[in-house]
This record gives sequence, C-alpha cells and structure tokens, in this order.
Amino acid sequence: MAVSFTTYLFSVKKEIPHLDDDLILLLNEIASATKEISGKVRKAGLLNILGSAGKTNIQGEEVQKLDELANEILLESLKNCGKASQVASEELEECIVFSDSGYAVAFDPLDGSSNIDVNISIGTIFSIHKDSVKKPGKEQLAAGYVIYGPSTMLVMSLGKGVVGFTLDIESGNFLLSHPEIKLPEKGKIYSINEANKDKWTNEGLKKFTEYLKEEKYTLRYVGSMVADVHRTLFKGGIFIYPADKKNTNGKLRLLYEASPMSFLIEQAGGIGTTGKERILDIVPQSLHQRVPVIIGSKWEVEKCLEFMKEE
Ligand code: FDP
Repeated sequence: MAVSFTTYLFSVKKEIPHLDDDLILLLNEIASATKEISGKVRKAGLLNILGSAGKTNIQGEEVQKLDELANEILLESLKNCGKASQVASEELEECIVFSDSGYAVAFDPLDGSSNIDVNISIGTIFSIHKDSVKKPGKEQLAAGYVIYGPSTMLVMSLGKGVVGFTLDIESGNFLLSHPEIKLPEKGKIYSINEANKDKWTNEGLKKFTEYLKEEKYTLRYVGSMVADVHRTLFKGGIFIYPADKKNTNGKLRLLYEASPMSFLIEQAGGIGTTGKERILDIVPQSLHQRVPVIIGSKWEVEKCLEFMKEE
C-alpha cells in the first residue's frame, strides 16, 4: 500500500525530535496549498491566468498572474492553519508576522516564472525555521520544493535525508514514491546559463566549463531552478548561478531559493557553496538577499572550487 504524505510524517516522528504535531500540520498545509497550485497550473491556459499581472515585484521583476495566485493560495493557507509565526515570500516586500514564536516559513510561490506561459516545469520552494526566517540555512527544520512537471512531485528534507512524493491525481494524495533520494557522487551534466559567460566575474569558472566540455559533459539548462535542481538531485552533476558583472551577488535569493535547495543537496550527499562559503552557514542580512549558487555532486563542486581559486 502506498504511503501518503501525512502517514509518512507520523511514521518518522520518533526519529526526528523536532517534528511535532504543529510542524506536521504546517507541512500538510503547505502540501495542500501546492495541490491547489498544481491544479491551477495544469489548467492555466483554460482559466485566463496566463501572462503578466501588469506589475513588478520588490526585485523589479515582472509578476505573472500565476505568481500572484500561487502566493495568495499559500499565504491564505498558512494564515488559516495558525502554525506559522511569520511568512516571507518572493512576492512580498516585507515579512508578515502573525506571532512572536512558532514556525517561520519562507517561500517562492512559483519559481521559474519565465517558463509559465510556455508549459515548462515550474515549482514552489519552501523553507521552515523556528521563530524567524532570518536564520542560517543549516538551522532549517524542513525544506523542500514541489515541481509541477509531467507529474507533480514534492521533494523534502527534515534534516535526515531526502524523500520524494508523487501526486496521485485520482486520490488527490501525495504518495511516497522516492523513500531515499541520493545524489550521485559524480554526474555527466552541468547546468548554467552559458549565454552570460562574458559577464562572469570569475575567470576560473569560464575555464571550468571548458574543462567539463573536454571531459564530455553535456549541458542542460531549463531556466527554472526547481527543474534544474530536481534533475541534479537525481542525475548528479552541477548547477550554477554565478556572480556576474550585472548581478554581483548572482541572481538567486538566499532565503527561499539558495538555502532550501542547498539543504536538500547536502542532505542528499552533495555540496552547496557560493564559491567562497557554504551557503547553509550564511547569516541572512536581508529578506531578499541574493547569493551566487554552486550546488551539486561532490566531485563537480569541488572541481569547480579548484578552478575558481586559480583565477
Ligand atoms: P525566473 O526568473 O524565471 O523566475 O529565480 C529566478 C529564476 O527563474 C530561476 O528559477 C532560474 O534558475 C533563473 O531565474 C533563470 O535565470 P536566467 O534566465 O537569468 O538564466
């Protein structure tokens, strides 16, 4: 019999001391919200919810209608469940504070916005801390993402490995499909927006991608972080969004992109670094802080760091 998300959470409660009933409720709430988002994503072309919402967010990026909808769905369910003390979202300038203590949730409601209108995989990313979102990633109690791809999958870590659930459309349940996701030590794929190469600020990184080509690696870049990290988790290799002349700290946000994804990658046996420090050690300075991201299999990330140092 397939194990549902809720049954799984109760079954691992004994092994994970911080997994109390409130956290289980909160995680269930996030899972339910993403099921609703998944439903909207699947019918987007029929519901007149594709395209731009006609405004820009705090980061100056164009907000898509589906970004807005996903944000509303998550906010509403986190507010109603009463277990979230504060909530930070890519789409909100400030953190919403419900109470002084409890679970602090940071999320990117719909990552990979530029892929929404073209029916390519997008996702929701979440990160949960105790009391405040502005804590280093290594203190995350849970982190994960939901990928809206050919199937909808929820991939999560509670700090004891990485597990994956697949949404069964018939029953409407996330069912345990990948009990132990382990990152291969070495892969064959690198993932980076190579069109920006001339703008990269680290010369060693340019040499690293040339080296990977000589080593017969192949390039895969979806442009949705969730999809690119999902592939990296299963197939190994490396995903990079580096600093460049335009984005001196890279493009990806620490709280709801780099940190939860690094948590998953490390929990699956890989490495997550900015090139200078471990992503999970960074103490956040601001809500929408950006950091360079180099994550993936141990072998490739260590090799990348060697090249970057030689600059
Ligand atoms: P998007 O702007 O489409 O929302 O977080 C932003 C993000 O997508 C990531 O999902 C993705 O990895 C990255 O930006 C892609 O950026 P580039 O188009 O600059 O390569």
